[in-house]
Amino acid sequence: MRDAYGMLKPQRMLKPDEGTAGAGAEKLRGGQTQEAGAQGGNAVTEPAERETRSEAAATKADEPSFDRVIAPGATVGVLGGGQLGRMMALAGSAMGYRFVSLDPTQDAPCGQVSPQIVAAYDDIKAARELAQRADVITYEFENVDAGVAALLEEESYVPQGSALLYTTQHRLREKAAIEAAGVPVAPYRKVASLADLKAAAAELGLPAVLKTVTGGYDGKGQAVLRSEDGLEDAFRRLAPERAGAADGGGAVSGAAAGEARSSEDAPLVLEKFVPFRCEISVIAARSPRGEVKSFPPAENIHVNNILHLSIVPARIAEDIQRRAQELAEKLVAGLNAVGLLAVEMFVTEDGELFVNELAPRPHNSGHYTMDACATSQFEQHVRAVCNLPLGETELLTPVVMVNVLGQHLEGAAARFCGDDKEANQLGVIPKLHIYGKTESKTGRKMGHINLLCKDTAAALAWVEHTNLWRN
Ligand code: AIR
Repeated sequence: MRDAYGMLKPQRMLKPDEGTAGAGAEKLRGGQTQEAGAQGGNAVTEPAERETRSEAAATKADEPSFDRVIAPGATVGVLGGGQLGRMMALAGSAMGYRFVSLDPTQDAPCGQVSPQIVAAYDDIKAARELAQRADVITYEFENVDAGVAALLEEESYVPQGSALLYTTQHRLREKAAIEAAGVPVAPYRKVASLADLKAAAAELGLPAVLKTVTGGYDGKGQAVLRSEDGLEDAFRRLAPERAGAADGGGAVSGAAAGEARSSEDAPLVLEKFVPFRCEISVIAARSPRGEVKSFPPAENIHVNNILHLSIVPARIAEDIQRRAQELAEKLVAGLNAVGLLAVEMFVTEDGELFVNELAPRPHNSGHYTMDACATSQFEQHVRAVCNLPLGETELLTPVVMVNVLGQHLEGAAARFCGDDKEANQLGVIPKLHIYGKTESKTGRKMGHINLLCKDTAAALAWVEHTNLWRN
């Protein structure tokens, strides 16, 4: 098997003077690698075998990426080793790629199916090892350390670049970029002080959502404000000390503190609460050669700010679905993104679309594609970063994706160990995906189920009848 793979290797198109890069593209092993479970063939060998890729990297950095193809047999390095990396590695391995990830948690989900470098995300030495061992680098979460991203760009091939990462790591930068691409976002105000917050709430009206500009996900780092009474509390809870201090004791007035800061310094943003009919998301992909494709919109239902269900087709008019895909495609092209871009949107009663947020990576709301589309989002991401032609995104069957959080894991697993009469009766085909996280916690994403169906109402009835998602 290993030899057969070996024969597949010339891999990416090399420039005539790039012989050393070609050698560099061979497997480079060593370091604190955790042996893969599923890909036992990827044995760890001695550090002495490692080659230096600095020469290759220099050539790689100069190479225009639009015609550079990373062919099957090459190694994809993934920053982060959670479920998104795992599913990327599973899809990409089926296409003949090898994977190596970097994640601080021993036995992380991606590390269970491909080799893992166990190290902190900001460990420069480990990042350099990832660069040496991979032919192309991608990431599976966006809070990648800026220094590491810059180093990887210099020493390896990161077709996604770090610019979009930099943009999407910060809500204010992200909103400015979306607006610059000619796409609407819900009205918002930056908030650097309690006085700013009061002024913003008066201008935008309540309810509104106060969010930290960096770091929040799955409802972390945000608060829905419904009345003026709650403003101070929410501000104290979410604002980092620096902002709170600026407002406290009257040493610096709130307004002055707000003025003194550039938008990038404001630690919070207040977003007007858009009264929406539903929330949808579209995952678009773009390759370095400029090809763009998007998946059908998913209608998303959140519980406690965590995605609960994705319903596809979304229960909205077809012309709104088409506009949503056009909007996501316009964004992925306008932002010059490479790889996947998940675009979350609100649909108003009038059918207007406002972008809520972006994620430059595979997205939970795109997991339905794994069983219901001609190409999964993970295969598409690998295709995009490797500059292969993008896969067809056609929906093959209606589907509902339901997330399995820590509190649902045991029940969902037990259900899969027996006959599911309900599913048979309803004509629903449940496909279980479990991520292998060693610690299960309430609210933690442990897996998901794609419910293939003839009609999404039947799949929703299955979710209801199982009684597994009552909490
Ligand atoms: N992730 C990244 N951004 C948002 C999400 N959900 C995925 C990535 C990351 C994992 O969630 O795959 O590695 C982290 O999950 P947890 O449960 O350890 O927080």
